Amino acid sequence: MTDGARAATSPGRTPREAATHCPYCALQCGMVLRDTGGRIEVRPRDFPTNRGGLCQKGWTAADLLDHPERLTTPLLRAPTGELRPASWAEAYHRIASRVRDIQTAYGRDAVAVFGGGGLTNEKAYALGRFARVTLGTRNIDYNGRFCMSSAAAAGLRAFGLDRGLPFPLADLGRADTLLLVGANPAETMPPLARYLTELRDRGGKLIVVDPRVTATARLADLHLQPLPGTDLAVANALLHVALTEGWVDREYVAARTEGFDAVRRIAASWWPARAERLSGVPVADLEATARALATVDNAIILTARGAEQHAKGVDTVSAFVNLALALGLPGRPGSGYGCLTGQGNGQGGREHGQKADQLPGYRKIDDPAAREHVAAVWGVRPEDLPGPGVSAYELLDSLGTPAGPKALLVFGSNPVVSAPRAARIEGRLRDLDLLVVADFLLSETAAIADVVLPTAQWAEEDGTMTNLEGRVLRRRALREPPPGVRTDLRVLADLAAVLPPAARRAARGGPAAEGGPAFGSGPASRGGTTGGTWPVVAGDPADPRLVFAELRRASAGGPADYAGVTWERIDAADGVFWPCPDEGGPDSPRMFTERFATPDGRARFQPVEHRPAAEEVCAEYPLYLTTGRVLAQYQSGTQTRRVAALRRAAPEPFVELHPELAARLDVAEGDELRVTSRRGELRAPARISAAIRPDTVFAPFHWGGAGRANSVTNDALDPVSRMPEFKVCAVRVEKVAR
Ligand SMILES: Nc1nc2c(c(=O)[nH]1)N[C@H]1C(S)=C(S)[C@@H](COP(=O)(O)OP(=O)(O)OC[C@H]3O[C@@H](n4cnc5c(=O)[nH]c(N)nc54)[C@H](O)[C@@H]3O)O[C@H]1N2
Ligand SMILES: Nc1nc2c(c(=O)[nH]1)N[C@H]1C(S)=C(S)[C@@H](COP(=O)(O)OP(=O)(O)OC[C@H]3O[C@@H](n4cnc5c(=O)[nH]c(N)nc54)[C@H](O)[C@@H]3O)O[C@H]1N2
Ligand code: SF4
Ligand SMILES: [Mo]
Repeated sequence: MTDGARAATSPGRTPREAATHCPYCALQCGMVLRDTGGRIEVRPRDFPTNRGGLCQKGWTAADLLDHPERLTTPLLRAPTGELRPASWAEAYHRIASRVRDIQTAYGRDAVAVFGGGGLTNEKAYALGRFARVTLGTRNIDYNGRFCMSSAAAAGLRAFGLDRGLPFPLADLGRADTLLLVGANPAETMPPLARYLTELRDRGGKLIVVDPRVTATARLADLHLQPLPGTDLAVANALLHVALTEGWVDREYVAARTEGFDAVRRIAASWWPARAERLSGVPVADLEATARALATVDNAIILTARGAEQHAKGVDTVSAFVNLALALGLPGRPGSGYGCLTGQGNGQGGREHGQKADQLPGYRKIDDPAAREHVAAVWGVRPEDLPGPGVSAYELLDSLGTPAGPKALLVFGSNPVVSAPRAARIEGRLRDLDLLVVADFLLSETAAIADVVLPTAQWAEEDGTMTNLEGRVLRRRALREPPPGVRTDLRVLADLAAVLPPAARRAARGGPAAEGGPAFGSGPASRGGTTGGTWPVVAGDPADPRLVFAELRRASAGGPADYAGVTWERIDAADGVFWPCPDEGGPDSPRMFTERFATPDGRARFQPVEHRPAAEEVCAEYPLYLTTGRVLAQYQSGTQTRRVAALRRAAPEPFVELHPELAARLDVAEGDELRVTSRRGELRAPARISAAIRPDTVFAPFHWGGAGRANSVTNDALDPVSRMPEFKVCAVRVEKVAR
């Protein structure tokens, strides 16, 4: 049995069938996996989020388990330049010796960690602990910074707490009006569309704000088609209409909020005609939208990446939160504001310590009480824990520079494809002395690594995920990982065993090269709790149940409190909603009904003003580029580009442009286009469609190479969330001469 298999197998479960969840997006659709002896079948499972539905990605998710390109042995960069197969012992030896040398020469922060919102809670937690205790580095962040960090920051400052949906998803179907801002769930969470249909069948109204006529916009009663980057003006104008029509819920504003006056003053200057001039959304549509939200019993406003991935993403979300608060929606059962979290564990992944400024339980790393609590759980002194690091893009952009980290360990992300201004980031990654990537496929980032570690896939491990509703779910293993493959938890435990905690190394006056355990000695369960030995709970440090038990203790008393969540409790119900502080007490499907999570229980309005995109069009770059997703591909595409059925459905990158623009540029369907920005260029075939504004082009970001959208995107960051401006930059579009 491999190391990973031990970690993945849980006793008392029939090995041939597993009730689990899709590995991809935050909807976490329920599915049953069945091993029919050689083939693994996927069947949808009736779960409250997907109600028996799956999208094409879910149906084909098992295709990667026995894929011929699956990594089954570690790879090491040879002196001649190519990656060649190696043993785990050699791989660990290379990592441990380089990490020691780099930290000795440049200090602890010279080794950095980059995580992902697809990792289970246990892995995200273990990764944060590994960075802070084993490596002793402050430099850890993750791809969620590129995902929902703007909504998280806006939620925190308004409500005192960030949970994507503070109410169950089923509320969507029962609302009278649903406003979706920059969200295309018909393609990004297809089974969610059934709630949209339910809403419409019940006579409710769906309103979509998107520069493109998406599959979601086609389901809508009203589609607002703004210029990318102008949502904040739209939101302020909607509030303006509510004010002038007398639709503000004064009682609610007085009883449950703070700071309305400043917001009202700003909204007063946002005449709908002013917003129309900026955004292109007709005054009549703004008025109809405000009316539909304000004059019904139950209204819900949701934002997603279209509104959030901007250099003013936090303020844009705040503007919609302001509107929701003025109408008295948050905390009223059946109504509310929420953000559609994206990655499989986008919610849990942002709670347990892989964020630069955070400790488990959504605690702040610079809060002395939080440090004391978590240090006690980890068996270290609070002063041994590093302080906050820098955000994902800033971290990536500092790699290999004189002051920046010299080594990076990546778990669950492919930044060569997904980071903004990707050519620059790819260069930074290449400048590192040591790049380690744990993945089950050779992603574009793994392909330039010095060490590649083959890890288990979702169907080969147990753990928990927290979906877009804040519902903690169980991922259940169907089978053991293939020979040669180890789980991420096993890898972290092994590395912790060969790299004694930084604090202890420092206490000895140098790196502890001598006297460490043998490399690759497998599960190294080590007793005692001094100096941060792994794990605090006695037993196999790679056992996800034990890691979860530790996570519960570490999160206890924090905003995202999992202390009362047990695997048994999840199994007995359809998941458990955090916060859930007591094993015998209730969980929290619906939040804010009585009070918000601020010190005085009141929500905070934020006075926010519209400002232009970081980059506006000019003579040289006369068009806007926006980027996003297509149904059949997932994220950087490492996984879905290797699934035959998905490749057939969405075979290649493309640039979507309006027929009028195509005529102006003398472009026919399928012509190769070059899209150039101040950062770089992308080449892909033209897809001509009246579904997009004539002043804007769209490209999906699922491909690397010449068609990489992120060669072009802008790395301007939001000042609060540090979210990059993926959704708008200025470009020039040309037909490539044949
Ligand atoms: N098929 C598929 N599904 C996925 C994923 C995937 O890669 N593929 N990824 C998952 C993840 S991690 C995430 S974060 C979610 C993302 O889910 P969504 O947010 O729904 O996806 P996006 O396509 O990034 O953006 C949504 C829409 O924003 C629009 N948009 C662009 N610019 C603007 C703007 O300035 N204002 C407004 N209002 N809209 C704008 C785009 O046209 C697009 O239709 O999807 C999840 N589900
Ligand atoms: N232009 C543009 N760029 C974008 C966006 C956009 O809208 N436009 N969206 C941004 C958003 S919202 C996101 S979330 C990011 C996502 O972009 P990435 O962070 O690159 O996310 P993935 O492609 O999901 O990368 C996950 C990688 O880890 C591997 N992997 C999956 N699960 C695991 C696991 O459990 N363990 C390990 N070790 N590896 C695993 C996969 O094979 C894959 O190679 O992209 C961002 N980039
Ligand atoms: S909607 Fe998301 S979770 Fe559901 S099957 Fe598709 S990718 Fe998987
Ligand atoms: Mo995302």
